[in-house]
Amino acid sequence: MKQVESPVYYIIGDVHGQYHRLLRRLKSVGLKTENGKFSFDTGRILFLGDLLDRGPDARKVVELTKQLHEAGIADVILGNHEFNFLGYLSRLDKRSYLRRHTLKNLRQHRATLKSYKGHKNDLEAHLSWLKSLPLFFENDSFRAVHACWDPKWIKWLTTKYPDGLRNERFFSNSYKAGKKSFFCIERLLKGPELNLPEEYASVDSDGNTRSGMRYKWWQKNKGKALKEVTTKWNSKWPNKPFSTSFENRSLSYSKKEKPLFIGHYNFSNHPEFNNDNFLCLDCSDKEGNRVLIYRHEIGNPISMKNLIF
Ligand SMILES: [Mn+2]
Repeated sequence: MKQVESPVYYIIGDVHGQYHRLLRRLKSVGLKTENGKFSFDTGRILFLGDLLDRGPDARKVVELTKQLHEAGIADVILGNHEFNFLGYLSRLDKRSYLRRHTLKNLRQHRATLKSYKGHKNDLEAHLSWLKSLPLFFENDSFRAVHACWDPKWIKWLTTKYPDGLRNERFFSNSYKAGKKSFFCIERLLKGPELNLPEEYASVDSDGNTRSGMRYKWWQKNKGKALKEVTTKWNSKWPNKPFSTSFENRSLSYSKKEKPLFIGHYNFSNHPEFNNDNFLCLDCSDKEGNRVLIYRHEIGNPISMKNLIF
């Protein structure tokens, strides 16, 4: 069934378990509840993924989002945290899961698992709903993906696995390093990384040394210093043009393309704009993700003044 296109979309970045912030913002843009039923008549809502982990109320966030989706009010695309969570709870065989139960992985999902304690039925219903969600969004006038719009992988996915994770082969292969499905998910939901030499490596919040760094793949990076290119930076890096050999393939997002909305990059306090056709909505303050909403009118360029705080 072809969906009726709305002239206005309310676009929401990473929520990460911040139920109260989410509900407050949705009410501020006109979401109404009556006898347990939702209504929203000022446009459509689009979630960019990463509903769960970190914050305290993952189960409630997923339940609310699922209800809005099922009521035909919201579109939802998958983030890397949903993908990881699905793998963490899907069996590979009798003894193991698609995503390994290491301490690092347990830590990532601890808050979410806690929010589902005593809610086994919700957990089952939510997992099968999450698995049914698309990996990107595109209509005649704009695009959205959780981390990176890479035309090569979007095309591969559309041609080969239009059903996304609902295809069992694609689903199980996407947790196996080396498979095409794995690379596709890595690119779209986690984004490309710069491969830094050892002396530039940083220690991340889990205490792991990382030589792969997330970077601003959407902009032209040639000639820039490393700290202008990565999304988190390290003060010991030299202030000179970085070596383009760190990038395995240059991507960038041309000014001529349709507006693109992404989440994932967890900027501090403010969203990130580029030209007038790119917006990364994911940003957080001391309390966690800010859950900002962008009001997008079809056909218009992206502008700061349409952000709803
Ligand atoms: Mn993410």
